[in-house]
Amino acid sequence: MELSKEKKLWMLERMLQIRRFEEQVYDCFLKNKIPGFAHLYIGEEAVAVGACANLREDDFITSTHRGHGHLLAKGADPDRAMAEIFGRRTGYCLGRGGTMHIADFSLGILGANGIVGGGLPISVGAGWSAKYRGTDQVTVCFFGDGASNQGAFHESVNLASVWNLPVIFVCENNQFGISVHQSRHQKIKDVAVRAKAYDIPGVIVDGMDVLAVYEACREAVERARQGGGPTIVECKTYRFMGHHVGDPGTVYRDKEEVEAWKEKCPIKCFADKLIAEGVMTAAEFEALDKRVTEQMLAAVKFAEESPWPEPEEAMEGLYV
Ligand SMILES: Cc1ncc(C[n+]2csc(CCOP(=O)(O)OP(=O)(O)O)c2C)c(N)n1
Repeated sequence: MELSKEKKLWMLERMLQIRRFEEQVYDCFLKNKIPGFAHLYIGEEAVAVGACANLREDDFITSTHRGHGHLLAKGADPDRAMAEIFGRRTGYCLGRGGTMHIADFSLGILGANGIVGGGLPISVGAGWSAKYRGTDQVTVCFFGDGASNQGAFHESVNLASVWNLPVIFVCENNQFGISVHQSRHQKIKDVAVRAKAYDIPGVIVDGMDVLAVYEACREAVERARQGGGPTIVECKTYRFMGHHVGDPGTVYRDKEEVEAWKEKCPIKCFADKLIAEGVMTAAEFEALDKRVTEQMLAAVKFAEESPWPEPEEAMEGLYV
Protein backbone atom coordinates (compact mmCIF):
# COMPACT_ATOMS: atom_id res chain seq x y z
CA MET A 1 0.00 0.00 0.00
CA GLU A 2 1.43 3.42 -0.97
CA LEU A 3 1.77 5.64 2.05
CA SER A 4 1.13 9.37 2.15
CA LYS A 5 4.04 11.79 2.28
CA GLU A 6 2.87 12.87 5.74
CA LYS A 7 2.94 9.32 7.05
CA LYS A 8 6.45 8.71 5.71
CA LEU A 9 7.71 11.93 7.25
CA TRP A 10 6.02 11.03 10.52
CA MET A 11 7.91 7.72 10.54
CA LEU A 12 11.22 9.42 9.84
CA GLU A 13 10.66 12.01 12.54
CA ARG A 14 9.67 9.40 15.14
CA MET A 15 12.76 7.29 14.40
CA LEU A 16 14.93 10.37 14.65
CA GLN A 17 13.29 11.34 17.94
CA ILE A 18 14.09 7.93 19.38
CA ARG A 19 17.72 8.08 18.18
CA ARG A 20 18.34 11.58 19.54
CA PHE A 21 16.49 10.79 22.79
CA GLU A 22 18.65 7.71 23.36
CA GLU A 23 21.84 9.62 22.61
CA GLN A 24 20.88 12.10 25.30
CA VAL A 25 20.17 9.29 27.76
CA TYR A 26 23.62 7.85 27.01
CA ASP A 27 25.28 11.22 27.42
CA CYS A 28 23.50 11.88 30.70
CA PHE A 29 24.46 8.43 31.97
CA LEU A 30 28.12 9.14 31.21
CA LYS A 31 27.78 12.41 33.12
CA ASN A 32 26.33 10.53 36.07
CA LYS A 33 23.02 12.40 35.87
CA ILE A 34 20.87 9.26 35.67
CA PRO A 35 20.45 6.74 38.48
CA GLY A 36 21.05 3.08 37.60
CA PHE A 37 21.55 2.23 33.95
CA ALA A 38 19.53 2.01 30.75
CA HIS A 39 19.16 -0.26 27.72
CA LEU A 40 19.31 1.79 24.54
CA TYR A 41 17.24 1.20 21.41
CA ILE A 42 19.73 2.75 18.96
CA GLY A 43 19.66 0.79 15.69
CA GLU A 44 16.24 -0.78 16.30
CA GLU A 45 14.08 2.30 15.73
CA ALA A 46 12.36 0.95 12.60
CA VAL A 47 10.71 -1.83 14.59
CA ALA A 48 8.89 0.31 17.14
CA VAL A 49 7.95 2.97 14.58
CA GLY A 50 6.90 0.56 11.80
CA ALA A 51 4.69 -1.35 14.23
CA CYS A 52 3.20 1.62 16.10
CA ALA A 53 2.47 3.48 12.84
CA ASN A 54 -0.47 1.07 12.52
CA LEU A 55 -1.93 1.77 15.93
CA ARG A 56 -4.64 4.05 17.25
CA GLU A 57 -4.28 5.93 20.49
CA ASP A 58 -6.64 3.47 22.19
CA ASP A 59 -4.65 0.42 21.09
CA PHE A 60 -2.19 -1.13 23.54
CA ILE A 61 1.49 -1.96 23.59
CA THR A 62 3.55 -3.93 26.04
CA SER A 63 7.23 -3.18 26.18
CA THR A 64 10.54 -4.52 27.46
CA HIS A 65 13.61 -3.47 29.42
CA ARG A 66 14.68 -1.72 26.18
CA GLY A 67 11.52 0.34 26.10
CA HIS A 68 12.20 4.02 25.36
CA GLY A 69 11.67 3.53 21.62
CA HIS A 70 8.32 1.78 22.08
CA LEU A 71 7.17 4.55 24.35
CA LEU A 72 8.03 7.39 21.99
CA ALA A 73 6.68 5.51 18.97
CA LYS A 74 3.31 5.16 20.75
CA GLY A 75 3.19 8.90 21.32
CA ALA A 76 4.77 9.55 24.70
CA ASP A 77 5.99 13.02 25.56
CA PRO A 78 9.83 13.09 25.54
CA ASP A 79 9.87 15.55 28.47
CA ARG A 80 7.91 13.27 30.78
CA ALA A 81 9.75 10.17 29.56
CA MET A 82 13.13 11.78 30.22
CA ALA A 83 11.95 13.04 33.62
CA GLU A 84 10.96 9.49 34.56
CA ILE A 85 14.40 8.20 33.59
CA PHE A 86 15.89 10.95 35.76
CA GLY A 87 13.63 9.82 38.65
CA ARG A 88 11.78 13.14 38.84
CA ARG A 89 8.30 14.01 40.06
CA THR A 90 7.19 15.17 36.56
CA GLY A 91 7.92 11.76 35.03
CA TYR A 92 5.24 9.37 33.76
CA CYS A 93 5.31 7.37 36.98
CA LEU A 94 6.14 10.29 39.27
CA GLY A 95 9.79 9.30 39.14
CA ARG A 96 9.29 5.95 40.81
CA GLY A 97 9.47 3.63 37.83
CA GLY A 98 12.57 4.78 36.03
CA THR A 99 13.76 3.52 32.68
CA MET A 100 12.42 -0.02 32.97
CA HIS A 101 8.96 0.69 34.32
CA ILE A 102 7.56 3.61 32.36
CA ALA A 103 3.84 3.33 31.65
CA ASP A 104 1.04 5.61 30.47
CA PHE A 105 -2.31 3.88 30.35
CA SER A 106 -3.96 6.89 28.69
CA LEU A 107 -1.78 6.20 25.63
CA GLY A 108 -2.25 2.44 25.87
CA ILE A 109 1.34 1.99 27.04
CA LEU A 110 1.00 -0.86 29.52
CA GLY A 111 4.55 -0.59 30.70
CA ALA A 112 8.18 -1.30 30.12
CA ASN A 113 9.26 -4.36 32.06
CA GLY A 114 12.44 -5.39 33.82
CA ILE A 115 11.38 -9.04 33.66
CA VAL A 116 12.44 -10.53 30.34
CA GLY A 117 9.26 -11.89 28.74
CA GLY A 118 7.12 -10.06 31.32
CA GLY A 119 5.16 -8.13 28.69
CA LEU A 120 3.94 -11.28 26.94
CA PRO A 121 1.30 -12.41 29.47
CA ILE A 122 0.22 -8.79 29.95
CA SER A 123 -0.44 -8.49 26.21
CA VAL A 124 -2.63 -11.58 26.37
CA GLY A 125 -4.59 -10.00 29.23
CA ALA A 126 -5.03 -6.81 27.23
CA GLY A 127 -6.11 -8.80 24.17
CA TRP A 128 -8.57 -10.82 26.20
CA SER A 129 -9.94 -7.65 27.77
CA ALA A 130 -10.57 -6.06 24.35
CA LYS A 131 -12.32 -9.20 23.16
CA TYR A 132 -14.43 -9.47 26.33
CA ARG A 133 -15.43 -5.80 26.11
CA GLY A 134 -16.29 -6.20 22.43
CA THR A 135 -13.95 -3.46 21.18
CA ASP A 136 -11.70 -3.72 18.13
CA GLN A 137 -8.57 -2.58 20.02
CA VAL A 138 -5.40 -4.49 19.26
CA THR A 139 -2.28 -5.02 21.36
CA VAL A 140 1.27 -5.05 20.06
CA CYS A 141 3.64 -7.02 22.26
CA PHE A 142 7.35 -6.25 21.78
CA PHE A 143 9.85 -8.87 22.95
CA GLY A 144 13.38 -10.03 22.14
CA ASP A 145 14.87 -13.22 20.71
CA GLY A 146 16.08 -14.03 24.23
CA ALA A 147 12.55 -13.63 25.62
CA SER A 148 11.26 -16.14 23.06
CA ASN A 149 12.87 -18.89 25.16
CA GLN A 150 10.85 -18.03 28.24
CA GLY A 151 7.98 -20.25 29.27
CA ALA A 152 5.87 -17.09 29.37
CA PHE A 153 6.34 -16.72 25.60
CA HIS A 154 4.97 -20.19 24.87
CA GLU A 155 2.09 -19.92 27.33
CA SER A 156 1.14 -16.49 26.03
CA VAL A 157 1.22 -17.34 22.35
CA ASN A 158 -0.68 -20.55 23.04
CA LEU A 159 -3.47 -18.74 24.89
CA ALA A 160 -3.63 -15.94 22.33
CA SER A 161 -3.97 -18.59 19.66
CA VAL A 162 -6.56 -20.77 21.35
CA TRP A 163 -8.64 -17.73 22.41
CA ASN A 164 -8.09 -16.06 19.03
CA LEU A 165 -6.97 -12.80 20.61
CA PRO A 166 -6.11 -9.53 18.82
CA VAL A 167 -2.42 -9.56 19.74
CA ILE A 168 0.54 -8.95 17.43
CA PHE A 169 3.70 -10.48 18.84
CA VAL A 170 6.57 -8.38 17.47
CA CYS A 171 9.90 -10.11 18.01
CA GLU A 172 12.86 -7.76 17.94
CA ASN A 173 15.49 -10.25 16.91
CA ASN A 174 18.70 -8.28 17.47
CA GLN A 175 20.55 -11.63 17.64
CA PHE A 176 21.76 -11.30 21.20
CA GLY A 177 20.55 -11.97 24.70
CA ILE A 178 23.06 -9.76 26.54
CA SER A 179 26.34 -11.24 25.21
CA VAL A 180 24.93 -14.57 24.03
CA HIS A 181 24.43 -14.93 20.31
CA GLN A 182 21.13 -16.38 19.12
CA SER A 183 22.90 -19.47 17.77
CA ARG A 184 23.98 -20.27 21.33
CA HIS A 185 20.58 -19.78 22.97
CA GLN A 186 18.28 -21.49 20.49
CA LYS A 187 18.69 -23.97 17.67
CA ILE A 188 16.18 -22.31 15.33
CA LYS A 189 17.33 -19.38 13.18
CA ASP A 190 13.92 -17.77 12.92
CA VAL A 191 11.76 -17.15 15.97
CA ALA A 192 8.76 -16.84 13.63
CA VAL A 193 8.81 -20.60 12.96
CA ARG A 194 7.44 -21.03 16.48
CA ALA A 195 4.13 -19.65 15.17
CA LYS A 196 3.56 -22.99 13.47
CA ALA A 197 3.43 -24.75 16.83
CA TYR A 198 0.44 -22.59 17.76
CA ASP A 199 -1.17 -22.64 14.30
CA ILE A 200 -0.97 -18.88 13.78
CA PRO A 201 0.73 -16.88 11.01
CA GLY A 202 4.43 -16.11 11.48
CA VAL A 203 6.27 -13.69 9.22
CA ILE A 204 9.87 -12.52 8.97
CA VAL A 205 10.81 -8.99 7.93
CA ASP A 206 13.85 -6.79 7.57
CA GLY A 207 13.73 -4.92 10.86
CA MET A 208 16.00 -2.18 9.52
CA ASP A 209 13.37 -1.21 6.94
CA VAL A 210 10.57 0.76 8.53
CA LEU A 211 8.27 0.28 5.54
CA ALA A 212 8.74 -3.50 5.62
CA VAL A 213 7.90 -3.58 9.33
CA TYR A 214 4.95 -1.28 8.74
CA GLU A 215 3.55 -3.46 5.97
CA ALA A 216 3.91 -6.75 7.86
CA CYS A 217 2.33 -5.25 10.97
CA ARG A 218 -0.43 -3.60 8.91
CA GLU A 219 -1.60 -6.99 7.70
CA ALA A 220 -1.34 -8.47 11.19
CA VAL A 221 -3.17 -5.54 12.80
CA GLU A 222 -5.97 -5.64 10.21
CA ARG A 223 -6.42 -9.36 10.72
CA ALA A 224 -6.47 -8.95 14.50
CA ARG A 225 -9.00 -6.09 14.37
CA GLN A 226 -11.31 -8.17 12.24
CA GLY A 227 -11.26 -11.08 14.67
CA GLY A 228 -8.61 -13.09 12.81
CA GLY A 229 -6.43 -13.65 15.86
CA PRO A 230 -2.74 -13.25 16.64
CA THR A 231 0.39 -13.16 14.47
CA ILE A 232 4.11 -13.34 15.18
CA VAL A 233 6.09 -10.73 13.24
CA GLU A 234 9.82 -11.32 13.56
CA CYS A 235 11.97 -8.29 12.74
CA LYS A 236 15.64 -8.97 12.02
CA THR A 237 17.48 -6.07 13.61
CA TYR A 238 20.61 -5.12 15.53
CA ARG A 239 21.50 -2.98 18.49
CA PHE A 240 24.32 -0.64 17.62
CA MET A 241 25.30 -0.13 21.27
CA GLY A 242 26.08 -2.52 24.10
CA HIS A 243 23.38 -4.42 25.98
CA HIS A 244 23.10 -1.47 28.36
CA VAL A 245 24.88 1.84 28.74
CA GLY A 246 27.67 0.26 30.81
CA ASP A 247 28.49 -2.39 28.20
CA PRO A 248 30.76 -1.32 25.34
CA GLY A 249 29.27 -4.18 23.30
CA THR A 250 32.59 -4.95 21.68
CA VAL A 251 33.88 -8.00 23.53
CA TYR A 252 31.42 -10.52 22.08
CA ARG A 253 30.89 -8.93 18.65
CA ASP A 254 33.28 -8.30 15.76
CA LYS A 255 33.87 -4.69 14.88
CA GLU A 256 33.22 -5.58 11.22
CA GLU A 257 29.85 -7.08 12.10
CA VAL A 258 28.78 -3.97 14.01
CA GLU A 259 29.99 -1.69 11.19
CA ALA A 260 28.16 -3.77 8.57
CA TRP A 261 24.89 -3.38 10.47
CA LYS A 262 25.47 0.33 10.95
CA GLU A 263 25.56 0.59 7.16
CA LYS A 264 21.92 -0.50 7.30
CA CYS A 265 20.99 2.30 9.72
CA PRO A 266 17.18 2.49 9.50
CA ILE A 267 17.16 6.28 9.75
CA LYS A 268 19.88 7.04 7.23
CA CYS A 269 18.53 4.50 4.72
CA PHE A 270 14.97 5.81 5.01
CA ALA A 271 16.05 9.47 4.84
CA ASP A 272 18.15 8.72 1.72
CA LYS A 273 15.16 6.99 0.17
CA LEU A 274 12.81 9.90 0.89
CA ILE A 275 15.35 12.37 -0.49
CA ALA A 276 15.81 10.25 -3.66
CA GLU A 277 12.03 10.05 -4.09
CA GLY A 278 11.71 13.82 -3.74
CA VAL A 279 9.60 13.55 -0.59
CA MET A 280 12.09 15.86 1.15
CA THR A 281 15.36 17.61 0.41
CA ALA A 282 18.67 17.02 2.15
CA ALA A 283 18.38 20.50 3.65
CA GLU A 284 14.93 19.69 5.02
CA PHE A 285 16.32 16.55 6.63
CA GLU A 286 19.07 18.55 8.27
CA ALA A 287 16.55 21.06 9.57
CA LEU A 288 14.37 18.24 10.93
CA ASP A 289 17.36 16.70 12.67
CA LYS A 290 18.29 20.03 14.21
CA ARG A 291 14.73 20.54 15.47
CA VAL A 292 14.53 17.04 16.94
CA THR A 293 17.95 17.36 18.59
CA GLU A 294 16.84 20.63 20.21
CA GLN A 295 13.63 18.94 21.36
CA MET A 296 15.65 16.25 23.13
CA LEU A 297 18.03 18.75 24.70
CA ALA A 298 14.95 20.54 26.00
CA ALA A 299 13.68 17.23 27.42
CA VAL A 300 16.94 16.84 29.37
CA LYS A 301 16.64 20.42 30.64
CA PHE A 302 13.02 19.76 31.67
CA ALA A 303 14.08 16.63 33.54
CA GLU A 304 17.05 18.27 35.24
CA GLU A 305 14.98 21.22 36.39
CA SER A 306 12.13 19.05 37.66
CA PRO A 307 11.80 18.35 41.39
CA TRP A 308 12.55 15.03 43.00
CA PRO A 309 9.58 13.22 44.58
CA GLU A 310 9.14 14.05 48.25
CA PRO A 311 10.08 11.31 50.74
CA GLU A 312 6.58 11.61 52.28
CA GLU A 313 5.07 10.43 48.95
CA ALA A 314 6.95 7.13 49.03
CA MET A 315 3.95 5.13 50.24
CA GLU A 316 1.41 6.75 47.89
CA GLY A 317 0.06 4.87 44.89
CA LEU A 318 1.10 1.46 46.20
CA TYR A 319 -0.87 -1.71 46.75
CA VAL A 320 -0.28 -2.36 50.44
C1 LIG B 1 13.25 -13.20 33.86
C2 LIG B 1 14.57 -12.55 33.61
N1 LIG B 1 15.66 -13.29 33.37
C3 LIG B 1 16.85 -12.72 33.12
C4 LIG B 1 16.98 -11.36 33.13
C5 LIG B 1 18.33 -10.69 32.84
N2 LIG B 1 18.30 -10.15 31.47
C6 LIG B 1 18.09 -8.83 31.25
S1 LIG B 1 18.04 -8.48 29.62
C7 LIG B 1 18.37 -10.07 29.20
C8 LIG B 1 18.49 -10.47 27.75
C9 LIG B 1 17.26 -10.27 26.98
O1 LIG B 1 17.46 -10.56 25.63
P1 LIG B 1 16.34 -10.26 24.59
O2 LIG B 1 15.03 -10.74 25.07
O3 LIG B 1 16.80 -10.81 23.27
O4 LIG B 1 16.26 -8.68 24.53
P2 LIG B 1 17.38 -7.62 24.12
O5 LIG B 1 18.13 -7.26 25.35
O6 LIG B 1 18.25 -8.23 23.08
O7 LIG B 1 16.61 -6.45 23.60
C10 LIG B 1 18.48 -10.86 30.32
C11 LIG B 1 18.76 -12.32 30.30
C12 LIG B 1 15.83 -10.59 33.42
N3 LIG B 1 15.85 -9.26 33.44
N4 LIG B 1 14.64 -11.20 33.61
